[in-house]
Amino acid sequence: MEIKGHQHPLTRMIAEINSIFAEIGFVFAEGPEAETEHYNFDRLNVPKDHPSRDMQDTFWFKDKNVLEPMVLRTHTSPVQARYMEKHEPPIRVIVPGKTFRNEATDATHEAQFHQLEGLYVDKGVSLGHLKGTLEYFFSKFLGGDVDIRFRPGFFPFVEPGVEVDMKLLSGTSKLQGKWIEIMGAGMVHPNVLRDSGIDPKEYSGFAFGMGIDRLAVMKYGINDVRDLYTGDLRFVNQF
Ligand code: 2U9
Repeated sequence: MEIKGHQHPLTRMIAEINSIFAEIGFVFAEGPEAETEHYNFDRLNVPKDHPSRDMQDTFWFKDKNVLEPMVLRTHTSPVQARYMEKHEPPIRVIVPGKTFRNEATDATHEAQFHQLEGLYVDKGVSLGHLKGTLEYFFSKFLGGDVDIRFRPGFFPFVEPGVEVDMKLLSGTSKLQGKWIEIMGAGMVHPNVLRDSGIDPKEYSGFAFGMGIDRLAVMKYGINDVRDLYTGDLRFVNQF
């Protein structure tokens, strides 16, 4: 039988990401897109007066069945916070999912986008494990050797935090040979581990987060991230 139609490029990328990480022991997790302020911000060590909590940056709403203020999740990080409550280390989890930011849209920004986050918690986890994991992932995902470097960065949920750059060492992509800023990452903040019931004296963890839309731009050379969400078949059928 002739098979008509195919998966959307984002769906296909997420399936591929899951299978690459599955090979090194990561499991897929998901959680609610409508979250409480508690799981989206408090449990991630985001200060009460942090600008990301502003109305201008976050979609807030009231749910008559929930006492707390609710948000459309601004990152997939609350999924990992929930996961840590229910699972003992070692924890290796990969969380692709839809996220929301209350901002104007243009070719590189959407109010709704997809993130890929990862978390590894165990005894003796270090930034070296993060570097090796990311090198493995990108070389599989992009199909060539890659180099990864860290620069200092700041995110409330990690300490230390790093900005991650990647360089493709082989292949014909126009990105090849150039350092590209690709994501944020770091060692999970002790407050975040403790608040999820994991003793930071016994365990450490790395976490990373990136926009999946950015990955699509890199892998397929998509120029306008808004094309991923229009459902326009002239776009979708190119994949
Ligand atoms: C837990 C603990 C720590 C996830 C992280 C980043 C750094 C990061 C951004 C990249 C581009 C989001 O899509 S983006 O705007 N993310 O830079 N994310 S560390 O840290 C976590 C997550 C969960 C429990």
